[in-house]
Amino acid sequence: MKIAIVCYPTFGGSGVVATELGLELARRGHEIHFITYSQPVRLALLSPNVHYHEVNVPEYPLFHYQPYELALSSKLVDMVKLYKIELLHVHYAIPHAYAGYMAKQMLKDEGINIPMVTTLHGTDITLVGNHPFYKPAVTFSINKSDFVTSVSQSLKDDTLKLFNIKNEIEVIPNFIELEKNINDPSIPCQRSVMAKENERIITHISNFRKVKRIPDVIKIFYNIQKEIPAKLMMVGDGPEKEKAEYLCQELGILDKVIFFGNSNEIDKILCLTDLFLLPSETESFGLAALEAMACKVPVISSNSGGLPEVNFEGISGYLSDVGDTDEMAQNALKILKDDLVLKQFKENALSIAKKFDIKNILPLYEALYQKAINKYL
Ligand code: GMT
Repeated sequence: MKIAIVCYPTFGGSGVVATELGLELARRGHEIHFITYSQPVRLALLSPNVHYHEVNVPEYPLFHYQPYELALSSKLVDMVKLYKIELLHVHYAIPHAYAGYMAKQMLKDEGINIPMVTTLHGTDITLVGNHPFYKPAVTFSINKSDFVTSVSQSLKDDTLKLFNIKNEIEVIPNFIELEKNINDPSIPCQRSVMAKENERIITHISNFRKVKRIPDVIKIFYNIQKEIPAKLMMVGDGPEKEKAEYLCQELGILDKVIFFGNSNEIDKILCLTDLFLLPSETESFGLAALEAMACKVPVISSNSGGLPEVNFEGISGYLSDVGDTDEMAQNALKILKDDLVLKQFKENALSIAKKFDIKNILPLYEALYQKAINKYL
């Protein structure tokens, strides 16, 4: 199949999922066209089946806001015609589903019927999309998509609760490329670079937005390091990062916390890690938790959104109410204090992650694409 994938190219779950999906589809022989405003961070272009088309939005003094949706829909029309693309798969409803619908209509005017699959990722529904400024447009573009998927049952439930949706929503969970994570001997795993032998290594990875509750990550770690020797690795960048650095200084733990910024070496960081923290306010899925589990890292998380669908209580880690940092720290210590308990949780984390192997999930997308293409035959 010839498929256009529209996504955000930055660090962040939806872009990562879209990129990994496109790359695996390309490996399976499909022709994939990424269409977005810059090259996706995890995109390796060295494949005859992978194309990248950049959307340019030239500046003009009249525009207070650059009309990205307009440029994106024009680019989609041009690329569909040039490469004879058969299907649009847009990730994140805002504004991609809206721009995709406009492209569909323009193409229809020229006698080309192209199906559009929209994948809802989380904040496009729960935080941003639900805002009255966007709600009518988001509702419209979800209802006008040919097929809609959501990355968890929880996100599907939220979408049906918050919007007036007439379309079916199919749950297709996020995935992980397990082979890459557990079988790659080229990933060096030198714990001694980051911590002393007796120290546990705890990691948090995110875009450091408010929804991730970064101060909670620090508070949990603060309580842990009072009881056992430990280091915290903070990976990612965003608006809450500087505040977090000051909080560590205030608590007198700055020497135990390493702020890495954005990294393309997540696998290397996770292979050194003993425990992953994700105390988010809400999380439609929690791809970062799954990535950790695939590297045999147990997870201490909140119990909000789709996290209980990924992190299994008492098996791959523990889940607590949002903000209950004391309980989260106690649960973390239960895992970290005993080598044998930690080993068991590590094994469990991997075996749960295996359910989400890309090999199990990708056929669900392929079947949906075929159904979408058949709709217009
Ligand atoms: O978490 C973010 O703020 C980024 C956001 C994104 O779109 O990149 O993540 C959302 O999509 C991910 C991939 O499907 C999910 O794993 C995240 O849970 C979801 N984030 C939230 O719901 C807050």
